[in-house]
Amino acid sequence: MHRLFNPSTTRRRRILDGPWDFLTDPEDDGRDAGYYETFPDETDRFDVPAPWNVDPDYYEYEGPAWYRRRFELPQSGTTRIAFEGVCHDATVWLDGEHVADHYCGHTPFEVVADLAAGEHELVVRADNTRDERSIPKPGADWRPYGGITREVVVESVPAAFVDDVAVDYELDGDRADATVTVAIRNEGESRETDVSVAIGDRTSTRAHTVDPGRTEVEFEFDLSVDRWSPADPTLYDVVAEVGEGDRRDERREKVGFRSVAVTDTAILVNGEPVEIMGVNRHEDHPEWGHAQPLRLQELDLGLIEDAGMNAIRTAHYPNHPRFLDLCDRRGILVLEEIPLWQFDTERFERESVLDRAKTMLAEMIERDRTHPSVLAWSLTNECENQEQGVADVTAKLAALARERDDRPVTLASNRYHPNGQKRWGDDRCLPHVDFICANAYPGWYEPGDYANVVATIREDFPEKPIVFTEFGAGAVYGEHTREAQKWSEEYQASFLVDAIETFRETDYVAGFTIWQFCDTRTDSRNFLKRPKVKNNKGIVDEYRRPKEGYHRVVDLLTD
Ligand code: ADA
Repeated sequence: MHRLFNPSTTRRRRILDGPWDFLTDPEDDGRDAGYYETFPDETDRFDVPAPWNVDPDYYEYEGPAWYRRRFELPQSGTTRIAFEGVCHDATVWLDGEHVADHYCGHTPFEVVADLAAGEHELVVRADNTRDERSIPKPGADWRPYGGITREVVVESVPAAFVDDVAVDYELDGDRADATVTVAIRNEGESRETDVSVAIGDRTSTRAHTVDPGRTEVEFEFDLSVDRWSPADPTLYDVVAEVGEGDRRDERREKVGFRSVAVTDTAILVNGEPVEIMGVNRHEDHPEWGHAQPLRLQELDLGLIEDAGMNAIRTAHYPNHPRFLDLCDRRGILVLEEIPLWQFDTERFERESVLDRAKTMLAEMIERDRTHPSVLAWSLTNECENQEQGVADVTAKLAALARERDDRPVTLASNRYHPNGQKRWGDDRCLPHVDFICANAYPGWYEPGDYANVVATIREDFPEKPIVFTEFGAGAVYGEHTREAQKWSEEYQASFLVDAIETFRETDYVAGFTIWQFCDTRTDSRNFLKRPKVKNNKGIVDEYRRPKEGYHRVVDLLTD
């Protein structure tokens, strides 16, 4: 199940979960050896979806690896093969033919082909190598998992099928002036056909000529709606259809109607200030890595809600679409980001890096823009924002995000240093965003306190609210010291409580997301050389066992 609801009732669909033939290719010989035509006989079997790095045999493996899976089609016709996530550089062959290249482990891509009935062979080369052009970069502070980490879905569709459904709207009280754009892809002849949209209890149908290629059809609706809000997350079904009889294709989405705006002190949802209270959450677990089962996603959200929190920053990449469905349903606010973690001008200037970044951002927005839970798009994390080259890139990314969607745009900056080496005012990227996401660790990596950090940001950017997107302290699960020393659960607990109290006392701080939800596996190449190669700043450990910090946050936020 890759969504929480059935995304189509007309398509014959098969999810290719389960074992695929698998082998790593450390010398990168597979292309020359023609694995896509003749897959080696002696291979391992590896389950999809899963990163290979959760298996002891491939625990540290970084590089290319090959997957092969055969599937059968009962009848011939147009077939859509959707890859929800392949980390990070994917190349796909279908029946020996090269059909797709995709870069970005966290956004989807698809192959559409006219296939005969019978057996077909899918070969995927997945490569998680980090180098001077990769996103994420080498040394990023999380495990660069490799493999087919999200579902591969094979669907039989009519030649003309619904490729995408987008909903844009303006709200006025309980009225929504909505435009639903149905993108139709036609692999067959030009023809006139019915296209329809149902939203809530309204339906609109009209005849339209769909030419080969892509056609967009817009429908206008004046709707009476219950707004989506964290307290009352009302969702509506959107059903788009094209064609009739056995050529009918249907695609479903969910939409929630809410407005988001930013003032100089607050973030408003439906005109009311919201206090963002949440965590940063990596898609991580010792057994599953990025490929989290529904039960774990639910468990995490339950722990977050039980602590009185209402928000998640998907540090540092687009999360699984089903996780966003859960956030929509539960009324959790989401800050979603692409993995531009600590980039500088030099890195952005390398061949294809900026194009990759733009594609990731565009794909994230296209995939997730109907989720009401997504509050803002975050462009970058802790880049060298004092550099003009980074500011130029940020301006381009911000423009792209604004052109595609009307949500606020933000980025996480760490231009703070207590000894004055860095100043928020040196940040040339923050002028491009609607609100400031601030990452700072005074009292952990450096001396200082949060009251001072908050004040210095405000001094330099008096007209933008601040969300404290990263603050925290490492605590090894089970480490208790009477004097609350560093790395103990007690140190982390008081650190978090003090910081949160400071943020909540400050009227231009719109909220916070604790670094981080759970302990996560990091990268042995990260320059900080973390204990046990884990980032231990979780308020629960990697198996979701609460630390003292979790309990103290519960006390603080639920009293
Ligand atoms: C940074 C970074 C996080 C994590 C954190 C930490 O702010 O954005 O990914 O590395 O620091 O734990 O130091």
